[in-house]
Amino acid sequence: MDREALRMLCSPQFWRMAVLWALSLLHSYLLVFHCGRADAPRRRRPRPAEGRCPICVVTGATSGLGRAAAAALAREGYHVVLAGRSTQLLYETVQEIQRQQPDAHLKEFQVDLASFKSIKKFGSSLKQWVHEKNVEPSIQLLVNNAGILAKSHRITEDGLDEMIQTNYIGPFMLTNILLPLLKNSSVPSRVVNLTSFTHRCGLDVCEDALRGMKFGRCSIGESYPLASTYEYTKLCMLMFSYELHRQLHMSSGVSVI
Ligand SMILES: NC(=O)c1ccc[n+]([C@@H]2O[C@H](COP(=O)([O-])OP(=O)(O)OC[C@H]3O[C@@H](n4cnc5c(N)ncnc54)[C@H](OP(=O)(O)O)[C@@H]3O)[C@@H](O)[C@H]2O)c1
Ligand SMILES: *[C@@H]1O[C@H](CO)[C@@H](O)[C@H](O)[C@H]1NC(C)=O
Ligand SMILES: CC(=O)N[C@H]1CO[C@H](CO)[C@@H](O)[C@@H]1O
Repeated sequence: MDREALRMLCSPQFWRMAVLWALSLLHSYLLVFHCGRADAPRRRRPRPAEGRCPICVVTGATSGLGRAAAAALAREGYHVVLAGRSTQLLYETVQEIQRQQPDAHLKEFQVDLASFKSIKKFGSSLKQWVHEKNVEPSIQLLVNNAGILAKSHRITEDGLDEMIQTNYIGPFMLTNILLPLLKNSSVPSRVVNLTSFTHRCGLDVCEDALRGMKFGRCSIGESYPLASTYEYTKLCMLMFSYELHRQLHMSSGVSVI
């Protein structure tokens, strides 16, 4: 085993993931089991309106859950916008989905969620594309899926911690940019934010952390608190989802999940 792996194994962050994350996953399963048995109201499954091809946007659509969601939504009849940071991976993903579903409606856009400039550019290109299509200019579904578990501390061109910006601040900004299009949908639209059961471990809420400062100051040599930072971004995403839902649901019918 190399030295780095050994150091990782001895770090408190590793044990935090091994023990706390396992416990919070168990907690989640218990909740699901419990709620599944109670008379929890079933959520209406969003379906594209008849005869239309509504637009949905999936970030991080080039692998994992995002890629699977993009393929499934294309099958449901959505015009799927795949957003990813690698042009090559986007191309390959589109080819692969198209091979399995020749009649799928797909469109790819390159975006780096760890860059404000890139998000703004994506927002404008997407708006332009939506308006050029001969349909109602709106988005019915936004899936904020892209997320990372960074192994080391890296500062983005915007001066923020890469993981905090990718997992929370970037999606926050993108959602706000796309809100006018989400509100413009004639059927109730929806934002789906991918958080994580690990948010249960991130309870240390303070203003510095919310501004992305708390974890941004680790000096060279000090190990990066990857587990706590990840938990924190997911807790922020969850709080953002609750608040946005509270603000939008009654007034504009947009729900946030
Ligand atoms: N897997 C789990 O067990 C689990 C559990 C709880 C929560 N989640 C959450 O679920 C989401 C998806 O997880 P996953 O396991 O499917 O992840 P994954 O396979 O690693 O996929 C993440 C996707 O996000 C993209 N991405 C990363 N950084 C980006 C950036 N700066 N700009 C644009 N796109 C970026 C990646 O692009 P590249 O292909 O270019 O890297 C990739 O397509 C994440 O938010 C994760 O935190 C996952
Ligand atoms: C909303 O839709 C109408 C037409 O249905 C269009 O004229 C308007 O520009 C759209 N608004 C946005 C923000 O795209
Ligand atoms: C699983 C789930 O849907 N959880 C929450 C998602 O967000 C809405 C609104 O913020 C909550 O009402 C749900 O409980």
